[in-house]
Amino acid sequence: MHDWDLLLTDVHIATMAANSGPYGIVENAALAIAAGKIAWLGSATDVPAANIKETRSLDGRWLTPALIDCHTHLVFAGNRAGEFEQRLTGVSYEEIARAGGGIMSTVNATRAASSDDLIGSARKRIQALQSEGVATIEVKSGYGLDVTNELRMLKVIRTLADSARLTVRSTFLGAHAVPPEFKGKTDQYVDLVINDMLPAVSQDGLADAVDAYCERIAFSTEQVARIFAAATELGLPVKLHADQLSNGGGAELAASFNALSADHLEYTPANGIRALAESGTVAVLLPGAFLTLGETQLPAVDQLRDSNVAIAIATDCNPGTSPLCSLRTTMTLATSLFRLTPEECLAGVTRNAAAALGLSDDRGTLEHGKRADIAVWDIDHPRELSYWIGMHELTELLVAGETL
Ligand code: DI6
Ligand code: FE
Repeated sequence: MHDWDLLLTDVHIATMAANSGPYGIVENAALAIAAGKIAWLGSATDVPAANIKETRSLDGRWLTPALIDCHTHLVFAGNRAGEFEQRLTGVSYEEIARAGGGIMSTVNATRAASSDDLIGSARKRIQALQSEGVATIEVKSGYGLDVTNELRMLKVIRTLADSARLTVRSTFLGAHAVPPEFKGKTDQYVDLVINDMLPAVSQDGLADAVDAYCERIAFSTEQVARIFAAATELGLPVKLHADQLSNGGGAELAASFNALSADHLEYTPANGIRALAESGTVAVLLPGAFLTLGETQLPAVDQLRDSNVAIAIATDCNPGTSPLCSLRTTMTLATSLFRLTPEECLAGVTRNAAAALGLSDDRGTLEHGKRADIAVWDIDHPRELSYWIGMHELTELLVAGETL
């Protein structure tokens, strides 16, 4: 006889399991939870005999995997609404960055802020994501850019992980921008990342992955390759900001290191997409940055699809290029800007987002044995999750089987 903590009845389920038809839909279903995991799910008529502590009827609501935001920079101080106004008058993101604004203005504010302030402002953003069904969030460092402040950012991210019931994954992004102290000496900054930052990050277990910004205003493929080789040596998986503003060979580079994900990809050419397909690297598309920067170069979604590259989408929540704290809105943007289907959008914030974080084994789909991270929605069909803008259809969020 099964022992279950909770049985949810009178539900429809979008399991989002791979190769199980559109959305993996099971209508008129039930789902059982034991010890924080999914113990059984299927048609309501097939529920086996079990000892059940609690049964709850959910009135025909829909269950999906809890959402996963797999690319954010949500720890930072200040904001860049002033630059936003400047850009609206025609000044470009690259021009602002070259003039010492952009990422550097957030670095200055972040260095000056206390850890408590960083934690406080990040919590509000996490709360906004959680309120719409997100239970796993990746957060990058990259606004410290010196040993002390990069480590401090990662500790802030770990504190957020300890204090939230959500899962917060930490990514070390020391190679986000070249700080002014190293102007004209980018290789020396890369040495600092490799020789001073990475070993400390690894020793203290402060990061789950290593990222870099491969771009003509940031780091070259050669410099990123050096950092990735060092990260790989330390056993840390890598991911990359690739080909966002120009084709810099980022996707191929990421693939050559078997990166978990390559992110942005607006300018990635066909050979880069082939490389992603061969390495099984997830393509993370970030429509918030595309929208905010007024980009016109679209990522090659048809080629990604045709090559069976897994596509995830994420907020890229950051004060410069994507002041976006809504993963649901991100889904809608991905349909209208990138022509993803609503089903691809939901897969992009569940199954494929889990893969982009190396977490496919325990989350991202509703299947037997996976964590009971479940979003409950008052909708008629899961396509609505990419359709409504600004509605609050989430009625409950379960994390490891417990209602948040
Ligand atoms: N992610 C990033 O790291 C940079 N662009 C992006 O999409 C910019 C972050 C920033 O401007 O603060
Ligand atoms: Fe980013």
